[in-house]
Amino acid sequence: MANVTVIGAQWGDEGKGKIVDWLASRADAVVRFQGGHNAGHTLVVGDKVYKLSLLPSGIVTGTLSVIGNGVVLDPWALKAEIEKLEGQGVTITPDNFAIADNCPLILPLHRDLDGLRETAAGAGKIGTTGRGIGPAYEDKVGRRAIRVCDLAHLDHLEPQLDRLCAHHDALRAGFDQPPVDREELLADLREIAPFVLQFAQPVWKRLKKVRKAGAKILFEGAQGVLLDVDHGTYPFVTSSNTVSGTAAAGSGLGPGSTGFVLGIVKAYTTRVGSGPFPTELNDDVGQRLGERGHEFGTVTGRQRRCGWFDAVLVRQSCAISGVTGIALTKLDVLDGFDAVRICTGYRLDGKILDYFPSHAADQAAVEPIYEEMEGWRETTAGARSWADLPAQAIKYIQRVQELIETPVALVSTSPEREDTILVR
Ligand code: 2SA
Ligand code: MG
Repeated sequence: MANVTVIGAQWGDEGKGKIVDWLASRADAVVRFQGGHNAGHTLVVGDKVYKLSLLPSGIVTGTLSVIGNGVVLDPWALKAEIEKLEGQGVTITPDNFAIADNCPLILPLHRDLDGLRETAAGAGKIGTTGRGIGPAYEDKVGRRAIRVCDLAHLDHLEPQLDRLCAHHDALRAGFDQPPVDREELLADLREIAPFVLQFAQPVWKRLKKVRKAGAKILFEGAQGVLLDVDHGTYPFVTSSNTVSGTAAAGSGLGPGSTGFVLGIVKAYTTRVGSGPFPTELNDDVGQRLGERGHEFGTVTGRQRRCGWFDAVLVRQSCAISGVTGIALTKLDVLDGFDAVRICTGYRLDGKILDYFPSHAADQAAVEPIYEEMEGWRETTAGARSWADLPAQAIKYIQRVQELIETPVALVSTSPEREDTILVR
């Protein structure tokens, strides 16, 4: 195995956690390169279930796990997650865990602002996870973030706090909120600093060493390409680039380091939060997909919207993200349907489109064109080889592959690590 970059090719929740865990057991380092504790990766190992939102999945297997500079880090969420995992018997030390010292922090004021804006937006809200992700990225790009390395220099934080608070106090005033309590913020940072700093370092250096030794690095994406701040369903997106290229920029390695780009693709489509979703089903079928697929957010418990597989979207995601091959997940959720549908194009203003347009109004207006296929009665859950799959399920996989113009490399047939079919 060369380096592998795993990304979601839909709106997140494609089942990346399981695939990443499966690959992590074969990797020498696992790196998170974007997002923050808005991710939700569920790992099932034997009878144990681990729910991760910020830590790289390698942490569970004891593989070197790295939080890259592209991540926004909430130090209190970090501490809580580490303590929870330690309670489940996982060992986390500076030997197996590192945080980029140039990583920007998510502060309580970011979470406040995320919540205030969403509440004020009413029906027009983005449907964020409420973790402060967007405001933290804004401050990073606005050059007023407090970063991990600042935790070692808290006695000299005043000029930065001036800039940060000038910005936030004005915003808060617009929501009738008191200014930031600087003393409290500084005290909180002082308290958490030693915990974070024990793991902080220039991770590009550590990863460079890993690479030099010829070891395999696994880059673990969060969310999905359709939530990418540039390529997704803007403005109903997250605030980071979720495409594969971010693996390099978000960890301090060159573009050649991403290796095999594995796109994780669910056999149907889900989305959590607001925004366009052409194949959404507000009927019994949608309900059935949600129930059978346990479609609730790992982090927030929110119910996910469900619909048929959209080959147009996935083809676009694979192209934009340079996907080498896909892992198809949750095929068993489609077991037992008389017929299954795949979206192969859109109708918009009397024209046929073979791509997803950029404008939000067009994205909301496109009507899916479906192709219908015969379903399968037999269960595919737990299948471990091609021969275990019913003929119609194989036909479905082959049709998906053809339409998205990207090879299927893996098929995952249950949350269990070993229930995986290697296609090539
Ligand atoms: P944010 O909080 O600013 O990143 O939200 C912006 C949009 O991005 C979506 N988003 C997600 N969608 C699916 N899964 C996500 N992670 C968790 C999970 C979510 C959960 O994997 O289970 O527990 O609910 C995730 N993170 C962000 C979000 O819904 C907004 O549409
Ligand atoms: Mg998830």
